[in-house]
Amino acid sequence: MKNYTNVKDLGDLNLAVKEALEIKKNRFAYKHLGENKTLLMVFFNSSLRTRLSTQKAGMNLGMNTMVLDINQGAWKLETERGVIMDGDKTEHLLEAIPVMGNYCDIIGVRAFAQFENKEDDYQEKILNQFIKYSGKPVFSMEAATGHPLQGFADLITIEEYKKKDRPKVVLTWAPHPKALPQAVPNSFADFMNEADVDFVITHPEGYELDDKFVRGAKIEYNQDKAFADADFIYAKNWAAYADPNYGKILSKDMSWTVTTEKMALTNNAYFMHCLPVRRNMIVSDDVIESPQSIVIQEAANREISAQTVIKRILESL
Ligand code: AN0
Ligand code: CP
Repeated sequence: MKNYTNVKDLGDLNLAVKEALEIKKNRFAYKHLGENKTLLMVFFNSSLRTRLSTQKAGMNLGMNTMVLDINQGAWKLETERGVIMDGDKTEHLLEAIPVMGNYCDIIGVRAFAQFENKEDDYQEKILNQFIKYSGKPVFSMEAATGHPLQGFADLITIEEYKKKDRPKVVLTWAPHPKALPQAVPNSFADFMNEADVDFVITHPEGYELDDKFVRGAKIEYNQDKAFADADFIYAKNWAAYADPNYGKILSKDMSWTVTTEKMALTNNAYFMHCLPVRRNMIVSDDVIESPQSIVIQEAANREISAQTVIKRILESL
């Protein structure tokens, strides 16, 4: 694998999950692969899980790892070509990227949607510049439109916990005080559409995601109906995608919060969320603390999804 930006880069998903579960059983089996290889992780946005799990994955593979927080200690970067740089930006991304590429063998990039320009976000302008100008394999650590390490970890988790061949998996929108990207729900949909699950998306009207990710998935605007017989509830907030409301908050309807009453409508479903999660906005204390909540196990699988992806990239060097 050269770059990892979406589910398709994994090829056969069953094989990818199988490989991930084997890696999980013996994390240090491939330590030789990363010897004298350097992983650079570049963050334009905050992170807890991605930073730690990806660094751990690199270390499990014997790599040296470096982390750069663009907004803490690095020069402020201009991203637009043609700008007269007389403002507060000291360096251009077009120099910074190949320079960073010089110092490493693989680059992970986190660059969220900025919600300033839908085309720029949905063309993955920043991630694609890394692919084009770094000279090194690049993987997404959540870019503008996708979070494929999260989607992969979510699929691994569902495979581990499912009690039937074709479980019902429900992605539900839930309220949040700030406008959040569509990257996580996009990637979750991307993975679920490829997996052997009965996939349903539920959200208030106006929160429709990009068709490119939804594809044929069922949309149910009534959350209670969507929850009926569900085996997994995957909660996430996102801001509107559709024009003219791209990046806007249309609702903070607390009746969409995942509560014990809502979970009672399901088939004793497991509760999932990528984290970080705002309690009593997205999910009640009771649900996230219940035995059905697998958010911690899900986060643990971030190390495994990252390690599977980095291993495959190392094998292609
Ligand atoms: C980010 C998001 O919604 O994309 C990261 C989630 C992994 N969440 C926040 O910014 C709170
Ligand atoms: N789920 C996830 O990507 O978490 P972080 O934003 O903390 O990395």
